[in-house]
Amino acid sequence: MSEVMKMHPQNGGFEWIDHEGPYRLLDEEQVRQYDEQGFLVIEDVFDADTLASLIADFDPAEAEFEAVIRDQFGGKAFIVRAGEITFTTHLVRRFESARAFTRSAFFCDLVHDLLGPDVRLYWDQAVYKKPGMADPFPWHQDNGYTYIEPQQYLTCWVALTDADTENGCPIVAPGVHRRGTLAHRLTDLGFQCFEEPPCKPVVAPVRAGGVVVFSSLTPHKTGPNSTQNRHRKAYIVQFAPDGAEVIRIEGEDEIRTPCNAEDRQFRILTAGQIVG
Ligand SMILES: O=C(O)CCC(=O)C(=O)O
Repeated sequence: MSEVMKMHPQNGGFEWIDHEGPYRLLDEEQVRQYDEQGFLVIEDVFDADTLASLIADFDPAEAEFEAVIRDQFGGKAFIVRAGEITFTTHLVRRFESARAFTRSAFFCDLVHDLLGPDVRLYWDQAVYKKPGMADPFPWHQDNGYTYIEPQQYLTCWVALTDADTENGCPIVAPGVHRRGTLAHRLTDLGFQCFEEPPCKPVVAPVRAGGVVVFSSLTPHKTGPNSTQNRHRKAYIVQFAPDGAEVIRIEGEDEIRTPCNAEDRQFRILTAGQIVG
């Protein structure tokens, strides 16, 4: 195996499991694409009113968070850079709009199709890329940030504003998800699994209200925001099978933490039924 595609040290014997129906939302062709390429773009899912109510809550929260990063952390903390890119996390703790959104019929049906009958919200964050931001967000898998088992969980990158090649839409490396979690190294811009993908990347522009659905194992990046005045706003919601655990190695010990914090990792589906 080439050096650029080293496996994550905790990823032993991973096997991608292809999905089987019956499905509630997706058709056979969409599921086949997800299994083979690791992503789907679904346009026109959420209407303008839904997006507006999320943005009305998220914008002040993001501005407040960015001010803290600027004033108390010299403008940079881990992958957050004031005036460039911000990650405002756990919005479901603060906003009913976000809680209701993550439990919307679209996600309930999608997670049924791609994760099964027992699912929790795993993570949520708004990611804003500011105009004139010159850097890409590097190639990574979401399971390369915090290692979780099962490795195969789900990321939904929801466009709150139109996302295109000018303002930093997602770009994915199709097919690589089937190998499981890759080794990542920390760069100044974020964790990175390779500089160039071992396959032809696919650019995934998406209009406001659309969703780029990908696996936690699908390498993806986003480009710079080279526009003068178009903020690129996304809300990323991730779902994992109930029982998923974060696994950390500390010395000789393997520390397992269940992803079941009730305030932000609540149940979405139980035995296939919508919860809440
Ligand atoms: O939305 C972005 O620009 C990058 C965010 C991302 O890829 C992630 O949070 O995994």
